[in-house]
Amino acid sequence: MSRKDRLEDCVITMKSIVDKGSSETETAVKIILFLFRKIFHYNYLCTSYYFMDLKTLKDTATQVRRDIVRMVHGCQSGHPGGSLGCTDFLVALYFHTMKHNPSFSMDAKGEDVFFLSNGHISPVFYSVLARSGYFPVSELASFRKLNSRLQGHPATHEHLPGVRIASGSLGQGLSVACGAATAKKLNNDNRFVYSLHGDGELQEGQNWEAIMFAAHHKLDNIIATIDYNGQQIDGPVSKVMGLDSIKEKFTAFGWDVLEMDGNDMEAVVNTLALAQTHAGKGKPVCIVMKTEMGKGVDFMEGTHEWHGIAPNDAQLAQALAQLPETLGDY
Ligand SMILES: Cc1ncc(C[n+]2csc(CCOP(=O)(O)OP(=O)(O)O)c2C)c(N)n1
Ligand SMILES: [Mg+2]
Repeated sequence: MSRKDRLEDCVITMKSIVDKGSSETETAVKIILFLFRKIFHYNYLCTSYYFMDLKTLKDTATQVRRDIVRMVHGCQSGHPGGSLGCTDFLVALYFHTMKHNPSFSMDAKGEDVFFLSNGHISPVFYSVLARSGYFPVSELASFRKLNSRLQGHPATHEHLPGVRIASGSLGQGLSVACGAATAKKLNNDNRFVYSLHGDGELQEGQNWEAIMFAAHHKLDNIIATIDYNGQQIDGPVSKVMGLDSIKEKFTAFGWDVLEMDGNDMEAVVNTLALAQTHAGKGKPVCIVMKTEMGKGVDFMEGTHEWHGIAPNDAQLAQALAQLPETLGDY
């Protein structure tokens, strides 16, 4: 990201802080904290915003949800449902848990890496990457447009910083995570490999080969999360091809399994921290993450209908009324 882009991003955020109409002292404190984060974040390879409190993480998630519905509305296509459901997880991961560097390098030596396997939820991924400093927030406006780096499904040939795999075709992310985890072990790099997968995506057979591989090779540096929203493109997962207990299946395959409410920021932060303590003990770690598809926009919640359609103008207004601007719109 160029210095000019960073400056523009800072201006957008500071304008939003000032516009909030808080007291002068409160506004000054927020600006100082914001600048501190920016400087700290851009200059050091760090556990990015490890000092971010829960309120700031929740505010960030609200802004990311705004970004998601605006992006999908802007091009009248895309996947808001899963994106909204996984927002808290991705915000916690990028703004709290992972040690990562927005001055992106494909190798990620000494860094944590994340692979989005359910690539259709690209709106949340792109928003979190932009808001972490990988590329300008203003670029979110180009989502799914011709010649944009932000294609509907992430792809490496677009050279978008932060994207390490193409993931439109479901079922492949865990295999890549196994490769990266093996490479990290061979290189004595003790950072983690995180991945995210849909529950419907688990119907793809390649996953189960990777699940066996990871356990057999004791890839205990993998923390794979399943977005257990119970929905997929055609309806409830239980009706399309049920999974029964994901926990029991992964346990039977030799994984260590944790469960969490993926729409409770505190639970997400704490469970990710717990997962790190489970790692390194000879078993890969799976987090079964219960989420609500469409979380944060009432008329999108609890149904597969919003898996992959865009809101119209009136629906956008209705959605945005439920998601206050917290960091500044792009
Ligand atoms: C290999 C492959 N098969 C089918 C699809 C079409 N497809 C896109 S999203 C989706 C549903 C996936 O369900 P889930 O992983 O639960 O995602 P959610 O609907 O919860 O976001 C399907 C079948 C695809 N992208 N790739
Ligand atoms: Mg699902």
